Amino acid sequence: MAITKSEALFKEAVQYIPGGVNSPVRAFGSIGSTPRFIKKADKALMWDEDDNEYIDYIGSWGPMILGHNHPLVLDAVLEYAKRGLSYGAATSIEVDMAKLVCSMVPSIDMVRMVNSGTEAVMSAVRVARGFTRRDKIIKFNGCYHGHSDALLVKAGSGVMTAGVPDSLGVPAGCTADTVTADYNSLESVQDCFDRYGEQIAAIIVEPVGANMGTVPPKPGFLQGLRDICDKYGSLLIFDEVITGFRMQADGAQGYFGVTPDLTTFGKIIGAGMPVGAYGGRREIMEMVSPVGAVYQAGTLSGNPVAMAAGIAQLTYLKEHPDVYTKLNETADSFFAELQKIVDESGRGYQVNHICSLGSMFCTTQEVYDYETAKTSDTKAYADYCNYMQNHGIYLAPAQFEAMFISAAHTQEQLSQTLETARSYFKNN
Ligand code: KE4
Repeated sequence: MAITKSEALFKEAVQYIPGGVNSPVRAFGSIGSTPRFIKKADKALMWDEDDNEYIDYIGSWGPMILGHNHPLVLDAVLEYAKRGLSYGAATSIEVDMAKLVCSMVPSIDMVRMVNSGTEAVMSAVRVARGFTRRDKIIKFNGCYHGHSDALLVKAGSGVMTAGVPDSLGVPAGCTADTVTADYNSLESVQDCFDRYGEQIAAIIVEPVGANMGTVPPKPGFLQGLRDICDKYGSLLIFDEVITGFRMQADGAQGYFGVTPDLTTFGKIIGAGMPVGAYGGRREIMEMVSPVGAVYQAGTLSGNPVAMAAGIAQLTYLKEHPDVYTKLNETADSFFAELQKIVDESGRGYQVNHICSLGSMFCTTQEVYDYETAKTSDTKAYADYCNYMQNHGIYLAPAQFEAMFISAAHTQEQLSQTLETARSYFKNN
């Protein structure tokens, strides 16, 4: 596959943008190849600057659950863009979006729009600390919640030590109140409460781990977090930036039947436009400025064009629940077939999936947390991923990410993907 234009663009990009990209994973560093510079996308397909066509399993890292360029979304954006891009003033479309989110997610009485998942999480953590008047938060090793300082903490057993920054530029004080536990281990969570108990403002969790690869919660794990938060008066924050509106209309909390106190959203809520949101019970959300004492603000928060895109996509999902039924059934059979192909290869690799989210781990170990995810052979994944990319299948260019299937993927495209995977294992 010729990628000369991407290669030339990447050479130029690295001179002006750190690493040549505006988000690190896009640089293909984990798989050691040149990132494809994409020039357009439609439904489940993308084309790079060299006119190579790819079946897309990123979907912009989650937003494109209906596929790229859905006519309802495109029409809404064009319609609103004509009215002016941003006013910095209250608008009726923001009320429409807030009412729509509250109607789709029963645990949410009030919601605040922001511009990214990072901003949603940063704000939700601040609200939880403000509401409880406590400082400590628990996060899980292998879960990613955006790049706000308090959450850029090294994986490890936080119980014995204060959280250690996982990035230069994050002062120790910013992570000192962040405690880390192990995903799917209620025991490690209990250890944190044994040590910090009533100092803990909140637990923040990805209800399905998707940033260590796809790691579903074990039965009882999420309910266990709910119970321990109730016991100690801490808040439970579900980071549904990926799972929100993906698994079903009311997200992972609806799918698993566990109710958080606060929820963060991103990705699907904006349909590809920069939108994040956080919401929850009225008594908590009324802590947020200007009505409450927890400050949070944003110039482009609730941007009308972005709201129009998100509302078009969420409304379609709300009014067509059969989209989830069909998408989840399609994904179930796709990942089952992928596991079969992997089993036939004799490599013993693991395929984790839940609904339309999934990952193939290059390890023979069952993957249920960060430690087991890290047993994956990332070079083997790179080899597989590069083969698939060079054969027109655009997978996450990193082992510890997820695959996203959309409602726009056709049976033919899914079969082509599986055949390409089969040929990889046969020839390598
Ligand atoms: P953003 O700030 O990137 O919109 O959202 C941060 C975030 C928060 N919470 C969860 C569960 C997330 O997965 C993310 C961001 N996800 C990554 C994909 N692993 C975005 C891709 C990227 O960083 O370029």
